[in-house]
Amino acid sequence: MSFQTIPQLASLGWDDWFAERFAPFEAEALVPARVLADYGAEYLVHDGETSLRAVPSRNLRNDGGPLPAVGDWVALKHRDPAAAIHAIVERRTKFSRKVAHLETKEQVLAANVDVAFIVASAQDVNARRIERYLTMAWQSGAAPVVVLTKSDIAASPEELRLELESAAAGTPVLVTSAVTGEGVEALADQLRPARTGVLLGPSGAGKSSLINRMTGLELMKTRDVHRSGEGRHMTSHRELIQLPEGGMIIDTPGLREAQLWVGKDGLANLFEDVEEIAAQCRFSDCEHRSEPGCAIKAAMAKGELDEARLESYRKLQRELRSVAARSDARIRIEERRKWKQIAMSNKVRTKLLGR
Ligand SMILES: Nc1nc2c(ncn2[C@@H]2O[C@H](COP(=O)(O)OP(=O)(O)OP(=O)(O)O)[C@@H](O)[C@H]2O)c(=O)[nH]1
Ligand SMILES: [Mg+2]
Ligand SMILES: [Zn+2]
Repeated sequence: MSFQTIPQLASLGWDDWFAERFAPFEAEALVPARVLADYGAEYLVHDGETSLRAVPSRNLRNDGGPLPAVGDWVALKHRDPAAAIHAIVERRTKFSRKVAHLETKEQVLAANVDVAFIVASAQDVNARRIERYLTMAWQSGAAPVVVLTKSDIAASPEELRLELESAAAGTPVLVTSAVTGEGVEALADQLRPARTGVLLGPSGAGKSSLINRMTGLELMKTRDVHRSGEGRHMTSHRELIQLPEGGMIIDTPGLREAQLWVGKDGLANLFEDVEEIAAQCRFSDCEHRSEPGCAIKAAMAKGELDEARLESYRKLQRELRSVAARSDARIRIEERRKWKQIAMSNKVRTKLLGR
């Protein structure tokens, strides 16, 4: 039996790549399913025929590894009342962030995303924020597309588009409105026939409204469904929605700050132009401030490089350094703990031997 041939799974994004990685679980009589929603204690998954509740098996919970995330393919055993998730199939792409302010533990926000829509509302275009989300997208492995929302209330959508295009560094830009429907087809087109997208952007940017417009249903609660109670209608969890004409999209709550889990590659990808120029500086550790033979300074003087762009490059570098410093500190603490334990067990042994 081969799962590749199950058409329902294909419409959920299943393909040869996953089938190949699923083979060992197939031998254990487990079946593949895709995680649609994460409710904390349990998950909603789809096995190609129906959606059902599932909980991680005891082994999966205890092995200290990552737990399933929305978009994951998992190996399932059917059981009443909730199926058991025995394993996570290798992820093709993943979005992750730091768990909490001081921790450097990784939390996977969404898995197996093909297209990352970086959403900015016409009311609030912030080029730096877009660059941060773009970095996150490059890191994930998904292809980014920048989406301008609420074009219906933009004074000059064309101007905004140009601004976004310069921030997006070659990434395609779509102009949309959930009110007039502008650009919504183009957005859905990116996901046909069975690709998975994710909407990323600040709270209130119009992510859920776009999904509602794409499905033609009020599936996702948006802010003005009920006017009582501030913040009540903000999206509170991540969920994968199947689109009527093919493809899937994951709604996410707006990240308070793009808490990035970035390595060097993501940075180099997005700032390729800056890095290329920097490679020509006389000193390899040039900080591009007042060093002689600085190619960055020269490019700026010639108008070939934007001051703001260099500043955001620096900002991301600073962020990367602080992430690295925090994870170093964590490793040091763990090391110390380990040595303390060893020292303690040595003491005990000495005592025992001495008796
Ligand atoms: N004029 C206009 N308003 C919009 C549009 N899209 C969304 N809005 C409004 O913007 C507000 C926020 O929309 P949501 O779709 O809830 O935003 P969100 O990005 O899902 O927000 P979170 O769930 O908090 O992350 C609501 O009041 C919407 O009615 C649009 O295309 N045009
Ligand atoms: Mg929302
Ligand atoms: Zn330099």
